[in-house]
Amino acid sequence: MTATMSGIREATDPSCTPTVTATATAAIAHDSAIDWRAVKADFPIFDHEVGGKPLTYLDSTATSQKPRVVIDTLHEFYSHHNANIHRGLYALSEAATAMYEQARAKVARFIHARSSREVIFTRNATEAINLVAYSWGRANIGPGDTILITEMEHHADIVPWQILAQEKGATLAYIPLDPATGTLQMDKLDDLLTDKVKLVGVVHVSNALGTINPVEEIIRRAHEVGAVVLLDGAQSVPHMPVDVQALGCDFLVFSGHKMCAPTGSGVLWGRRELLNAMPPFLGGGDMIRRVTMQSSTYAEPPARFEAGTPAIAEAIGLGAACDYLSAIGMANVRAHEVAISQYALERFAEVPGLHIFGPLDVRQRGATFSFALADVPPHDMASILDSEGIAIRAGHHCCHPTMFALDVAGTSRASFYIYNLNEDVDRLVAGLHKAAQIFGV
Ligand code: C6P
Repeated sequence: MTATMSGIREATDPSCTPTVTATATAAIAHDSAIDWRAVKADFPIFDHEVGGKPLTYLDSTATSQKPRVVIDTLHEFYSHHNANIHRGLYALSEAATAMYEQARAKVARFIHARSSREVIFTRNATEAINLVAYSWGRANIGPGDTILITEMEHHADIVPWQILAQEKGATLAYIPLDPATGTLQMDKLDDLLTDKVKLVGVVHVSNALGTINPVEEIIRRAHEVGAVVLLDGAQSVPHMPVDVQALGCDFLVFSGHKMCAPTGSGVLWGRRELLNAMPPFLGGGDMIRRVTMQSSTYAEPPARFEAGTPAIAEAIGLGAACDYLSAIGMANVRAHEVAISQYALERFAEVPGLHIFGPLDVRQRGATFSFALADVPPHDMASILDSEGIAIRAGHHCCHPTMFALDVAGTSRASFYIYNLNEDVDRLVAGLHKAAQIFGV
């Protein structure tokens, strides 16, 4: 099976060529090679109307839509190759094993890992963080130690550390968020990064604000005090080139379902030396070397951390998604999102009473926009937009501490991805005007 991507051809439709400003020009240098309307045509969900309206899907931060090639990969696997892996001494099982391990190699290439042995398949980013907290955390965190995270974290990068800190008598500290700019207060790092800090957990791109955090600096400074850094790449790996060796982080987690792959596919990448020293997270089949009546010895990573029958088809689907995104080029994906963000910010400026949370400079943000329109409640906003065929998310976005810092209960959130075009921004802006009219803004 090979991934095909029909979106790579000369742009022929001027209506999907994004408006460019000076700040975005360099970033979109490669953008003209891609026909983004053809990319959209790769996603069958857009072939059908929702409630009699064309679907404007602006919730890719929650989960992305799936291209035909990924859907076909699942169909093909179950139709022709389905068997359990690493167990069967027959051709079907050996072929399924080879496909699963090829998918691991594709993921490793996608994030520029030194070796595919550093890639562990999980169900999602949440499970990957829990794996680190339970395995590395229980072996390395003790009373008096500090785990440092940020006020911008998703609950998935908060709750596992709370559980660990409570269990071990450790302290959980936060790099604060500046509510005015939607960025981290980096000047607080001097005080926060003491030699008691054993782990720093930081979100690369915020799912609630779109902010791209200065993770290179955080990683460098954390390493200066001997701390290990876990990067939450749930909102960066699908949207921009992420190179674990260039970043120098110790762990990277992300979810396949946010990057065109099936649900149930996620990844923990870890530096080989760290993974080798970590005890198992879950015990069971496929993660052992030998089991006696009272004790066991364990397999090398990645098998040590993949107990039981994994999500085989989903992992193979993730491999197909990596091929698909690589064919577009992650620099092109980022360029497209910069351009559509720039266009969105220009159009948002036309809507009276609209407040955008987070940075307004496209170089500092991804294509996720949290907003408030005067005092229109986010859930009403989502309902009004839904009646126009526009899917957004409303609420706290699993980021209570971020909402506390912003002093809001929740926000409305629109997020753009590779299948969104400027016309989706136009529909959103028309929907915002409708909401303003209904609420008398
Ligand atoms: N954010 C959103 O709508 P899972 O659910 O494990 O695939 O991903 C968790 C997660 C971790 N970190 C970040 C930065 C995330 O954005 C998410 C998922 C979705 O914002 C669902 S709450």
